[in-house]
Amino acid sequence: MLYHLFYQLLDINLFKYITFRSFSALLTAFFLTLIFGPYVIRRLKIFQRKKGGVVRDYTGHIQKKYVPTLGGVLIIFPVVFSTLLWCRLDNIYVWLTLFTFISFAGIGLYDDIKKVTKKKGISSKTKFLLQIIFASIPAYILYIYPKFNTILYFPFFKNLQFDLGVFYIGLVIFMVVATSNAVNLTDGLDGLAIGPALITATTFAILAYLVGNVVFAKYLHIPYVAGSGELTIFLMALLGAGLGFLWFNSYPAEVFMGDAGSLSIGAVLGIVSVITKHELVLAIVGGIFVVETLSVIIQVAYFKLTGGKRIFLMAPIHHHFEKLGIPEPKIVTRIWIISILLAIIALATLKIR
Ligand code: 57M
Repeated sequence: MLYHLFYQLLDINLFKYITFRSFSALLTAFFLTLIFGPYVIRRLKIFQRKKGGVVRDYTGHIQKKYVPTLGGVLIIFPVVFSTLLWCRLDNIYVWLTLFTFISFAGIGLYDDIKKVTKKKGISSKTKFLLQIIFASIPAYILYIYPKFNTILYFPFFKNLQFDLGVFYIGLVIFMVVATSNAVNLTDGLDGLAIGPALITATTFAILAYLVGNVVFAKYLHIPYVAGSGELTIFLMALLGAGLGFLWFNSYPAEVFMGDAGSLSIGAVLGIVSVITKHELVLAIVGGIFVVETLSVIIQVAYFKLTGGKRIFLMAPIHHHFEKLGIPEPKIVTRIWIISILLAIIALATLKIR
């Protein structure tokens, strides 16, 4: 909004720059989360205590019974506000990303509130169906948008690419829904999901900036997507709000992001990977989410095949490490370390091709 006011109307050049607006979006979202955090957490705590808390009786998490689970609001509102303030509002990619973010936050919020008030969230079938419906809207719009192509590019290989045509819609839906659920599965220890999510968001902020700049894109032999640079601002707002949230979610957590946070963050990482044409790079930088999801798939498949045997002490894999007796902050910090290394590898794909 400020872009249109200060640059287009008043001709103040500073507001033209993505870098300036990204930095401002980061600070806006960070301070909003930090300032409103204590108040929101207090209100959520009162609300949840009234309803009896969400009972968890496994892997020593019983002490977390009264930690409020609706903390996603501390990410969602600051990100949306900051994005509307600092992004260009005539950019289709900004609106598609916001739509994905808000619709998945809506699914999660509904589920979180139901879990607290009715002790049971929405069924996984309904949740999955809603995710597919909401993901198919940006997928279809991208498919018919004439300035966006349906080519899938491969990292490390300059000339390896496939035009998926109408199947691109399926790829977009898959990226959004799978990432959304993968982040959700990962969200089981203090700071575990938000750390890698922010590292992934920052990596994609860099990628969006490069992909949206014709000179950098040409120099690096990466696809050029005009207008995608604005997503840097959205992702920096997410980084800001996420850091503010981590302030309270760090061990021992005062708040959890709930499905509202995990589903929405995962979904936007998926859609941003699509818009920046770096879908496969998401599997590298978001490797933690991939491994967490695979651990569940392997555990369930092995359990069924062997009639009741387990590979991991418990899945997703962070529970396995917990059961081995590794302290929660150590597991989380080590996973962040791996995540940072994966981000470096993902960024290396820019030069190695
Ligand atoms: C998300 N939710 C956390 C919090 C958070 C198919 C199966 C593998 C599904 C999976 C599952 O339900 N995943 C959904 C996991 C929960 O956190 C809430 O949920 C939100 C995210 N959706 O924001 O509101 C608990 O996680 C802990 N937590 C923290 N710190 C945080 O910052 O400590 C969360 C955030 C919180 C808190 O204790 O209550 C969760 O784990 O429930 N199911 C599982 O993960 C279950 N695994 C399992 O059953 N494994 C089996 C099979 C099916 C693979 C096996 O290994 O044999 C675990 N979850 C539960 N019990 N509830 C383990 C057992």
